[in-house]
Amino acid sequence: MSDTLTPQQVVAAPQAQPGDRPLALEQIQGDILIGLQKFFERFLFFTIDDVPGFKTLLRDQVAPLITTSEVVQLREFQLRDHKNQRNRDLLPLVGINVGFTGLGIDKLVPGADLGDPSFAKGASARAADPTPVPTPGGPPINPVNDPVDAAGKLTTWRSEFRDSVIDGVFLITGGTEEAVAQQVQDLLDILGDTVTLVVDQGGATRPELERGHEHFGWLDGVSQPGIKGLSSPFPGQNLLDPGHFVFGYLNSPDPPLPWMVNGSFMVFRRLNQLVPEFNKFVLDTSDALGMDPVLLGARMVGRWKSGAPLALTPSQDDTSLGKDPQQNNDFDFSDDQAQRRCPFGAHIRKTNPRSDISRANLDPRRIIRAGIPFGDEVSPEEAAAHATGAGVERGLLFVCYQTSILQQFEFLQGTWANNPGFVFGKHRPGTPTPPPVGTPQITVGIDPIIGQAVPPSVARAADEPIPNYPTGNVRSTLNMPQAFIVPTGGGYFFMPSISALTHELT
Ligand code: N7H
Repeated sequence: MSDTLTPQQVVAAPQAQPGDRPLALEQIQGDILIGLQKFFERFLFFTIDDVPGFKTLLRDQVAPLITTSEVVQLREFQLRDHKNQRNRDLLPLVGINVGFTGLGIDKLVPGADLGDPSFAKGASARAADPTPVPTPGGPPINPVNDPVDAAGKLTTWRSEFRDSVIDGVFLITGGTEEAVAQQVQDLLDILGDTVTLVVDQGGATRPELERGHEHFGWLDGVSQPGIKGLSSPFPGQNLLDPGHFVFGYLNSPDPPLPWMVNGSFMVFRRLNQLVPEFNKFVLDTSDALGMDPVLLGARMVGRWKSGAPLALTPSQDDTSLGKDPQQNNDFDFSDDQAQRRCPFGAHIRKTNPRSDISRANLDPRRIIRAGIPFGDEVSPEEAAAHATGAGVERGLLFVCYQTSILQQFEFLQGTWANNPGFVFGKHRPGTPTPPPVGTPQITVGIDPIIGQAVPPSVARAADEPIPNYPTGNVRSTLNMPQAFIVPTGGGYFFMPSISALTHELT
């Protein structure tokens, strides 16, 4: 429900692809492929206390309320008409989705194995696990690396996420805070004492001109994978098989249980953002490097705050390009093999290196993102002190969908964002093509936005903040003494189909 149409929101009527079956949009929960329309969202994390009672209510009263992808798609057209008719009021359009952790699934279907080792272990165990996961025939998948103490205990997670039993989560979204609050109350009234609410986490889009922007100030939701049979792709937007995101379609892992078809894994991460500290770092560091702070921020992300990609406009922001989906993904880095336009280590190049690697290696790592900011705007006092106030929290409630948590979210975070070597095989400007044998490769560094290094073995550094654009070979390094994103909670969930909610799980 953003003012800017994001790539996954502009949707065409579903069409069957050769060799695939049409998407069963009436079975797939609405947040997964298109995204529930949301200006406000509440995440209700719960424990199931009365399993038979919960199952009956889920089947008879809650499942009929679940907002499907079919409904979300119809609402997109409704919202477009509303906007085209120059209406300025907000439509309430409340959405409800539900997901279950491994613990929750085990209560509903004892012994069920969904075939994803990360899902089975759970988000807090995986966040704290320092051991790379071996993969047959491939390199091991590096850990997520959330901060831990000497005993291996997560130090930055809130205890309610780290230590409580969480069986499931309801996502309640809508266009107004009141409509969402009413739906939360109605839902809790239905569930009664069959559940205990463990965490009630609210999120909201930022106000006025910052709507659609995350707390550091960048437009979010600009690049999403297109889905075959659903999306009308924008220039530069690859169409992917739906099976990367929903079970039972081309390229999904074989679901070990038939009722996983039309379901998806959801990763939730509560990520605090230290905004005044980030802003001060960018100012101080750009000063030390002798460059414009706005450009330094853009080099860290790979886009200007407007959403305009450095790949297309490397020296200055272009706000009309930033918000134009016909242009803002129309690049693939193929003409930027010396990181003159966009650093190899920029957040969007680390997490979607586009033509830097083959589609065969890239597509199985893509995710669909559906997060929302949380927390208040930075106060004048915090801005003046260059420090987040005591007890103040703000950031992103990061949500992504995939059919393999290990091969998608964890791979992106561990093996790409946290890995200073990735993107591999890159060289200094002026290196002949192909590079002579033995030419040293660039150590790209960790993702300056989300990279989680384990010092001292891995430096918190990224290569080439100063652009060599259009020419030059200046060497520079961005040293980042602290992380400006701090993980404070999370969860791994399975989002079942409507028929699984009304049959096999209940
Ligand atoms: Fe990122 N940011 O504000 O800097 N992200 N991200 N992200 N992110 C993107 O395309 C941000 C996080 C991806 O296809 C943009 O929407 C922040 C995690 C991927 O070109 C911006 C946080 C993971 C893409 C940000 C955060 C990812 C992407 C550009 C946490 C996965 C698409 C706008 C607080 C592990 C790349 C856009 C592509 C884009 C920011 C988290 C992944 C501005 C602040 C945890 C795949």
